[in-house]
Amino acid sequence: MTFTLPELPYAYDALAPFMSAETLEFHHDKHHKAYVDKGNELIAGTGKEGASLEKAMVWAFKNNPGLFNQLGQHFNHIHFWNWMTPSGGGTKLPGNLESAIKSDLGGYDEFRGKFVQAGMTQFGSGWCWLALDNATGKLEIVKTPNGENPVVHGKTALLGCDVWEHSYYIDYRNARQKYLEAFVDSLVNWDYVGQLFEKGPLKIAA
Ligand code: MN3
Repeated sequence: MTFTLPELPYAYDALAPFMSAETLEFHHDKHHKAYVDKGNELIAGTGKEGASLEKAMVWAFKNNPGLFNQLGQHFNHIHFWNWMTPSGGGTKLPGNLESAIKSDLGGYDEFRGKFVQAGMTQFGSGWCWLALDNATGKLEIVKTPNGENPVVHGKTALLGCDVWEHSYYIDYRNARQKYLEAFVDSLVNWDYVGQLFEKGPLKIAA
């Protein structure tokens, strides 16, 4: 087996009431597992079986859309679990990241507004992101459809929120904005985002 489903970095009920154990059980145990299983099935015979996830994902984006859907979502969800933490969210950002958000996006309030807006305006399934443009070194807010992510567009994913209905429908029904606001205000693991920021542009291993 090439790819494996990581354990959640916290208990299933640790993010309640902002994200329930029922949501995490379905989202991690069923949806993420399906991306891993299908990805392993579809990568067989492509010659990419031994490649890093990131390398195989970027290759598949251009060459094998069916495989890309699975690998993109595997990458996105590995980070998504780590982008949340109990008692997270809010304005306690690591200093360097906070400074960059201020200079590139106008400040925390502007970040929050643009991030939620990107999630609200992603029509259908997809993700909204705080990304680092590898070429300019600037932070930006972007959105992507389905399993796409900033990495396949030459950017580094610093923070992403899953706006597929499977991520919020049990807890928020159709209120996507309430879910996005709860994610930013009460769930974001700013320490993890700060670690990714300090690493700089994503280096893709062979
Ligand atoms: Mn998902």
